[in-house]
Amino acid sequence: MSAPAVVPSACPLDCPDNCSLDVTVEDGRIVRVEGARERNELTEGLICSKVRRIAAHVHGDARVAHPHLRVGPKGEGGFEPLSWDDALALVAARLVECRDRFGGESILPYSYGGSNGRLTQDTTDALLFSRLGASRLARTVCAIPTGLAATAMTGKMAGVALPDYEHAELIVVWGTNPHATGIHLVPIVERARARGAKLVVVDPRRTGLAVKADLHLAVRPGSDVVVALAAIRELFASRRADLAFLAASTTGSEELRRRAEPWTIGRAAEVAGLDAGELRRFVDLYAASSPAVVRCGWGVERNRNGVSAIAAILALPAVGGKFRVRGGGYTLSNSGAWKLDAGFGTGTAPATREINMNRLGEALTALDDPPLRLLFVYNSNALATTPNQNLVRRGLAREGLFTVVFDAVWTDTARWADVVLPATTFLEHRELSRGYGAYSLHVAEPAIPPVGESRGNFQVFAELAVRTGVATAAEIPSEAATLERLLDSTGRGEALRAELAGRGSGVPSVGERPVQFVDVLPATPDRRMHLAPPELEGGETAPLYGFLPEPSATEGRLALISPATSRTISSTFGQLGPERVPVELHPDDAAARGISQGDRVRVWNELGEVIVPARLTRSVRRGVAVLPKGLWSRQTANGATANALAPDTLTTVGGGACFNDARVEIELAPG
Ligand SMILES: Nc1nc2c(c(=O)[nH]1)N[C@H]1C(S)=C(S)[C@@H](COP(=O)(O)OP(=O)(O)OC[C@H]3O[C@@H](n4cnc5c(=O)[nH]c(N)nc54)[C@H](O)[C@@H]3O)O[C@H]1N2
Ligand SMILES: Nc1nc2c(c(=O)[nH]1)N[C@H]1C(S)=C(S)[C@@H](COP(=O)(O)OP(=O)(O)OC[C@H]3O[C@@H](n4cnc5c(=O)[nH]c(N)nc54)[C@H](O)[C@@H]3O)O[C@H]1N2
Ligand SMILES: [Mo]
Repeated sequence: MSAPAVVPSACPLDCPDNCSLDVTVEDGRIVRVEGARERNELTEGLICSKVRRIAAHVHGDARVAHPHLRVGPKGEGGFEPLSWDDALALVAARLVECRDRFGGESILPYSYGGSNGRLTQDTTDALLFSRLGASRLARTVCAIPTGLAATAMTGKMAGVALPDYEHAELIVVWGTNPHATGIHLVPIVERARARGAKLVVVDPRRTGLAVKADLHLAVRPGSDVVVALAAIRELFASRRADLAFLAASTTGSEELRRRAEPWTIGRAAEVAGLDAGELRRFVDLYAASSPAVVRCGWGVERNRNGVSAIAAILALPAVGGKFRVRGGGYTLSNSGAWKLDAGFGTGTAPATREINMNRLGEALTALDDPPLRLLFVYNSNALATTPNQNLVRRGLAREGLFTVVFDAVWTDTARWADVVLPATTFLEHRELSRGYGAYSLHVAEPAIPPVGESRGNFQVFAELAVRTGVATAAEIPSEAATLERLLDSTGRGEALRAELAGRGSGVPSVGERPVQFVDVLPATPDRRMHLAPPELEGGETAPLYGFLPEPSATEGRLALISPATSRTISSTFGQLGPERVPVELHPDDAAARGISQGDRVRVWNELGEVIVPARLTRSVRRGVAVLPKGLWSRQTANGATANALAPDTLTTVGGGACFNDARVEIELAPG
């Protein structure tokens, strides 16, 4: 028995906040995780309930403790443990065999956020797969519309720091639900409100903040672009646009104005399902308030109009003249604040074919020349999180496909693997992480030794690179050296190292509070904000700021959105969630379908069906149904989740995901 020790750590999981943690460890086990009071002005002792309970994830029944080999039929869950040596030998042999017989492109590495740390992604994994000449994965499941718009318009200019929202007179929370997805904004908004700030929420659901808002615009999913354009048009038309700012600091304002012209308040309100009066109130409030800040989230982007919607929302503060004051402007992702590069880029390797991850199902079932023979899933629970789930499942079931899943828990995807490799969690390996809401950068040492035989990504991919013969052990930088490279790549290596040294194995948190257009300018070549950048044009069918209406074929159906909940991060921790999760819909939509509270219903479209209880609630606007993101198959009656209904259609620019373009019918389930 050893006395409990409190170890400093940081949460690298896919969330804007990047909390500083105090982890209590006893006998090599996590006994408690709390938010650190010091080291981080955002965390301030507050962390989410999921990570507070992470011991159940790290030490729970769903943990993969050893490498496993499939013994029964695919997908039926028959696995036997095998040694790491045998597992690595087998996987390396399959990788080499695929490359030699079918070409490297028959291999597809599939990964997304995972722990979202920087040592566990784009390091030795990139080395292995690029040297094998594997197909490349376009990581499009998230943040493509937001990233493209922010890059083309501002070169990813740093956003308003969340603590600076306390200075705002008006806060607009647009398509994000901080109560679930970034909790530290909630007390900040509350403090600003206590000081008299107004709050507007734009969301099809009455979220925790919408309940308290001065104005809640419950837009139809996918219609934000016309709402923002109507506001822009009105600002110009009523001479409340900041023409001096537009002339001095932007390009493209005339083109933007021209494209906004058709969107009168009345017409936009009709398309977005709003009352024209409330839309006008929003514009008046926005025009009259300064500092005014828009917290733009990712709920806006997950549909066919995502790119134009994000662009129009980012243009709003430029037209309204809201920059240049503390607490005024916008926040989107602040991921651009840290330029991090571990230096494992493909270098001179010839570019291989690229596969859009939103089309995984199609890639596994229909791709030719060569067909995919080996799928290596890590840092992702693909079957739970990728659209067109039934096609993905069909792909995973394909004989002739060899699937490796490298994860810390027995995910839905792992059940379809041929080989499962046990991964460490971020509490068991060294990690470097950065916030994308918070301006933080953390280095955290392992809090506990690896659980079971689990190993970290860095080590496993390095070993596979050696075993496949694509690299020698001597030429692969160590994990420690890679960490140094990452720190140096920020351009602030010395300062960061000094800060780290002062804190032992601690966690530096670098606070920054830039005022947009004062402390930071767009990182575009002319340092101006580009309001109509050609990079965002989607051709004749999808011009920038063009609104793509609902396809007429799905008229009358409900728009199924699948936002994040406070129980999971994407699908991470889904094994700990409740057995049954309801679909939420408005009582009027339920009544029209003869559905009562708690009824077992079938949510369906051409792609699939999900059988769940119905929950009737006025917190969802009419015409919309909600099934959360990140469910596992165990959480519905038929094992399918929202992604069984989500189309694998793409945004015209960038190939981004359109989860919230799912259109469904709901009826009483038979039986
Ligand atoms: N607890 C928790 N935290 C998370 C995550 C998680 O899964 N769980 N995920 C992390 C990740 S990967 C991401 S990308 C972020 C995402 O975090 P958010 O930006 O909050 O994104 P979502 O949860 O997808 O959706 C946010 C809100 O958008 C609304 N919405 C849906 N469609 C539309 C629309 O067309 N227009 C408008 N205006 N609103 C719409 C939804 O009702 C929802 O309330 O959160 C991160 N943080
Ligand atoms: N219907 C619907 N689907 C969605 C969304 C939606 O809005 N609606 N949102 C999408 C969004 S925003 C995102 S970002 C994606 C995220 O989709 P995914 O990237 O699949 O995210 P997770 O489901 O959290 O899966 C991450 C997995 O990585 C594992 N992992 C964590 N750390 C490590 C590590 O160090 N090594 C290894 N080998 N594994 C590790 C975790 O245990 C977990 O199983 O989901 C998307 N899916
Ligand atoms: Mo995401």
